[in-house]
Amino acid sequence: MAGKIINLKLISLCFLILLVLFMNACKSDKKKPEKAKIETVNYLKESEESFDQRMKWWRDDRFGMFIHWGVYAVPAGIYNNKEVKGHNGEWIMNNAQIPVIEYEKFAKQFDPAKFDANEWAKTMKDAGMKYVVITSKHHDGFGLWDSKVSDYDVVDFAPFGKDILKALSKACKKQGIKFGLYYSIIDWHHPEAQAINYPNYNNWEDLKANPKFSSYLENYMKPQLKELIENYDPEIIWFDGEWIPDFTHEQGLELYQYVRSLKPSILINNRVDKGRSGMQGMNKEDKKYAGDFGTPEQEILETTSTLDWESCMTMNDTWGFKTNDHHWKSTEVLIHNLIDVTAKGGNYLLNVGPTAEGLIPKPSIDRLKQIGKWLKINGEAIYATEKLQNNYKQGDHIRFTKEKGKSVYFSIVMKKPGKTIILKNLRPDENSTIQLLGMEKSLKWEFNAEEGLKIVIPKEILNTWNKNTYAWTFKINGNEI
Ligand code: FHN
Repeated sequence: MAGKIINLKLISLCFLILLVLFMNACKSDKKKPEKAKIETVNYLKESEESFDQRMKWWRDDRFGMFIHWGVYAVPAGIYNNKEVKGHNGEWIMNNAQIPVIEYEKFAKQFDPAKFDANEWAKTMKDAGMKYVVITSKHHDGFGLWDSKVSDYDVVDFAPFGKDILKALSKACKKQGIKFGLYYSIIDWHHPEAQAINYPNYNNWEDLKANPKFSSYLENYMKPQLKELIENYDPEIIWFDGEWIPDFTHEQGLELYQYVRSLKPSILINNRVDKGRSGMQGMNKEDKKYAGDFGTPEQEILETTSTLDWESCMTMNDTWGFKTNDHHWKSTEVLIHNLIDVTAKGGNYLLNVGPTAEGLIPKPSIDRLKQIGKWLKINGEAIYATEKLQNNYKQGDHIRFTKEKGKSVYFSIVMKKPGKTIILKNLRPDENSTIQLLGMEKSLKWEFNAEEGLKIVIPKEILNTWNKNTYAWTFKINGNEI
């Protein structure tokens, strides 16, 4: 009997111990912190401070090179021995209604033996260009890098067999040039994108949409963007081709999030979404549409904007190389555009269209050399400047900029002045000097409220103005009135 009682006691003791252990386990469960939710950052709700920090280098750099280069440089505007209509050489596949299989024959000829990435990077540097945006893939779908997502690229499909983006990103980094990539949402080669629209690949007029476009977006475009960002470390993704009916605003918002999640510091233009209003380039409605900066194309905003913007422009009439496009803008027009864009607070992305041999056309090189010479003397009126509060210009031939955060003003005169210049909106500090950039001697000046600021230009300086002067910059310490 006694033995039985002892057994019972033992059993109940064990039961009690188990109960206590179970209670503790439950309690400790309660204390166990919830699995930390993986916070997905909403990059569309970025604070102004974080945005300004991210945009800072781009706003300071002001001036970049656009490069439109690819298979289209092989036909170079001519198909079946006929000049193809339409300005843009890079649109030849659409404009000449070339079947995919036929166009691929041009890709099989793409072998730019004279391509020298270091030479290109030095050309940018000497031109005073601080960043570059090159077409990784234009609308024709051909990639200038060794893609693992597709074989339709310069390494696997073309005889050249070398990774162009790899060489250029390396050369640019060596020269301190920020590296950016253009990527076309349109793809006339891909069967789930716009290849099915042949012969009119760009059929946005008919508002037809390819039902498989989402598959192209998820299974082709995004993996290509991922490998581009991971392998070439671009500072900018410059989207294009967003106007097609296949691509939606929701996809644009999501695409912005996706690219920022791959590299949070990256800058993305407004063609990532559907907000752009045509060639004027700014978003129809700010905040609703994604994109860090507006993209006026072949034009400059009428006036200043509170938003960031970059005017992209060709030097002749075509983005991609065309044998017979000799309609080159003068160096004077190009420099005056840079001055006008800067005074209005924008960036200037100036295009070159290299040949199928891998050479930047000589007329482009000549202009870039002249621009670089002008910037060597006048660059402090362009880089790291900001627009004035009230006036960005006086008449047609004078523009103003100011050093960021300083009361140092630049009056840039784009036409040979007379013996004196009158400026209406600046008052120099007492006893301050006024200098013409590139000239040692400071200039005589006087100020009165009625007439404004009068600067005297000695004859021996006036006589130095020649056809390669383009514009003079007067540096003034003072205040805007
Ligand atoms: O269709 C393209 C064109 O080929 C070129 O790339 C320009 C450059 O911004 N963007 C599109 C036209 O708006």
